[in-house]
Amino acid sequence: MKLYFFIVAPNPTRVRLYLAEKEAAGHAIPHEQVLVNLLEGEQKSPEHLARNPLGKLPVLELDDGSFLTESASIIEFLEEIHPKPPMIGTHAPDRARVRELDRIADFGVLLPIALIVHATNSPLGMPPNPEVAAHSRAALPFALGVLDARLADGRSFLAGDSPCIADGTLAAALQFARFGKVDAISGYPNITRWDRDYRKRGPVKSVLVA
Ligand SMILES: N[C@@H](CCC(=O)N[C@@H](CS)C(=O)NCC(=O)O)C(=O)O
Repeated sequence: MKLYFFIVAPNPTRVRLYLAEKEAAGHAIPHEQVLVNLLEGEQKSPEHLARNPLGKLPVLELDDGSFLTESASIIEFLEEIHPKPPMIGTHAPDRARVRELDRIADFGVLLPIALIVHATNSPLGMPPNPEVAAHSRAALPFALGVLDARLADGRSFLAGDSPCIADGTLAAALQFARFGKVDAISGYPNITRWDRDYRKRGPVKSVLVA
C-alpha cells in the first residue's frame, strides 16, 4: 500500500499518526508514504486527480492498484485489516464512544481550524475571508468544551488509558492551528495538558513538525 500525504496538512496527518501508533505498538502496517506537494499544487495534477478526482489528500493506494480517499475511511479500513492494538476500542459501546469523539474532533475542531487558517493565513494561497474566519471561530468552543470536559479526570487519552483515533484527529487539528498561528486551546486547561503530554510521545514526535 502507498499513502499519499503532505506534512502539516491535518487530514493526512491523522492517518500518519494512526500508522505511527500501530508501528510503535509493534504492529507496523506495511506501506510506503509518498509526498504530494500541496504548496506546488501537485494535488490538482492529472496524476493525482486520477487517484482522487477531488484533488485532495490523503489517498491510500491499495495493493490491487485501486485508491481509497477520505481520512476517516482510510483509518477505518486499516483498522479492520489490522485490528491490533485496537485504536477504535474493542466492544461495541467503546467503539461507538471512540467514533463519537473522533467525529467531535473532526467536525467540531479540525474543520473549523482548517477554515480559520485558510481564511486568515492560507498556506495554499486562498484569499482572506473574515466572515468565514469569524463564523468558524465562533463554532470552535462547543467541541473544545466537550473534549476538555472529557479530559477533566486526568486521563492520558481522549477515550481513557490508550491512544485512539480521536487523539490523532485532535492532534492533527492542533498542529495545523499552531502552523497557522491560530490560538485554539489556551482557554482549555485539560486539552492543553493532554496536548503537551501527547506530543512528547515517540510516535507523535515522529509525525508532527509544528
Ligand atoms: N474530508 C477529507 C478532506 C481532505 C482535505 O481537505 N485534504 C486537504 C489537506 S488536509 C487537501 O488535500 N487540501 C488541498 C486542496 O484543497 O487543494 C478527508 O477527511 O480526507
